[in-house]
Amino acid sequence: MTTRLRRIAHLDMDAFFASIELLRYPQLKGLPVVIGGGRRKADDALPRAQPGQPARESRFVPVADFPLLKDYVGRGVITTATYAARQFGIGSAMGMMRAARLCPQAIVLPVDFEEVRKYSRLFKSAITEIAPLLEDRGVDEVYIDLTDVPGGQRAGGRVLARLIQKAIFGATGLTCSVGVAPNKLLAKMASEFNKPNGISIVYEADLPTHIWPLKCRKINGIGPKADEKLARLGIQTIGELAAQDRAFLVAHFGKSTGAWLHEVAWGRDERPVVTESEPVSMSRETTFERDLHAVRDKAALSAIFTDLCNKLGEDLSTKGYAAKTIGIKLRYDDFKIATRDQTGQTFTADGSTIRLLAGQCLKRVSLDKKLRLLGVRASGLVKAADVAELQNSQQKRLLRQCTQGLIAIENVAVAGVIGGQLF
Ligand code: DCP
Ligand code: MG
Repeated sequence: MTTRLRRIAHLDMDAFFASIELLRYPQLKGLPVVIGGGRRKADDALPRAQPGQPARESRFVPVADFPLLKDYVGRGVITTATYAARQFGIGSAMGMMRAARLCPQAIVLPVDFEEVRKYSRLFKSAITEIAPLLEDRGVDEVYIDLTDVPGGQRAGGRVLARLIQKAIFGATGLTCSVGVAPNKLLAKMASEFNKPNGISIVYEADLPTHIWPLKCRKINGIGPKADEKLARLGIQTIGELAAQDRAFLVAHFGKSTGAWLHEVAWGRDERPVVTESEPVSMSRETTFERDLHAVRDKAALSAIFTDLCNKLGEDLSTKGYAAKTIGIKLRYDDFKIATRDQTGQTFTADGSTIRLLAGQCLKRVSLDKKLRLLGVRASGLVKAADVAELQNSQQKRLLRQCTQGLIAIENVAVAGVIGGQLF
């Protein structure tokens, strides 16, 4: 019998938010379309669309009626862009005004989160019907363990990856890209190799040819700071990283990060595919129409801040979570970012408690410069239903610690007595 290879897939939807809009407006297929600028209902973007029109009518809206990027005024950023728009150099996180200079004729549409969530659920359930071991990594990406799925070993996973792509397309009309590799680390990189609508199969033996030429930044977990530090050490590619002694990396990055860098450069990653993944955090943020000053615009800022906290509380409540830690994020007019967080005594999903903790964070940041953006984040999330039990066990733990403390004090006292007797 041949041995089974570990076959882990990473699947990522293509231009997800934009592709969802193309389902609604198929007349825009092949055109440069960007998503950004707000959260309105999609049809608000169309001046001549009638409110309450049946959904199927959207495909008859003439292309000439769609708003263009060149007419956009504001400070929004691009959330995503169709591949036709990317040809012009437009991409995620780019300012809309800058994108308008690159491709003025691009059509701009707002995101419809309700549709996004619907399609996210649809594509994930199409996968689990074929391969049940699915790890949810957010709205448009998942890991799938194909190792023991019937057919999962055929052509290194390509046969099953193709089947999954077809099932997703059948259920949603959307395309995706899949990387199949010995582990999550390599699969994540591989899913980008043939975007859009592609499949890449990577084996351990492909490491020198497929992975080592890539920039270190391609490793999920190496951020801009680590990348800069690596660059200062003359390490640009994953191959150059793999060529370093583990001890050298440990000396520069510390024991755990150094060892991790060495492992990932050699394509090693044993993390399992975890089926029940809970959200780690939830956040709300807003970019202001104009920069605001903490003192001069205090009233306006305070109202926005309270509103963000209340909305975050609502998000937590509707999704059934409570948070232990509340954080804030500020972006100043020079684009520098400051974050602070504060852990509360208990778990909360209550707007005013969130406001209180977020307010404490605000006291710990500099408020001399004008602000462009304000955000509030909740982390340390637990299911609201588990809160009572957790708090109960937390109290028990506290009690236990106190008791142990007392015992420790008693021991000191006893030792003291013995000591007294000895000397
Ligand atoms: N997204 C977002 N904010 C970002 C980046 C992305 O809200 N800074 C949203 C929009 C994307 C979706 O998340 O459609 C998925 O992100 P991806 O990075 O996978 O980007 P796309 O799916 O749009 O494109 P690709 O085909 O490159 O995967
Ligand atoms: Mg994607």
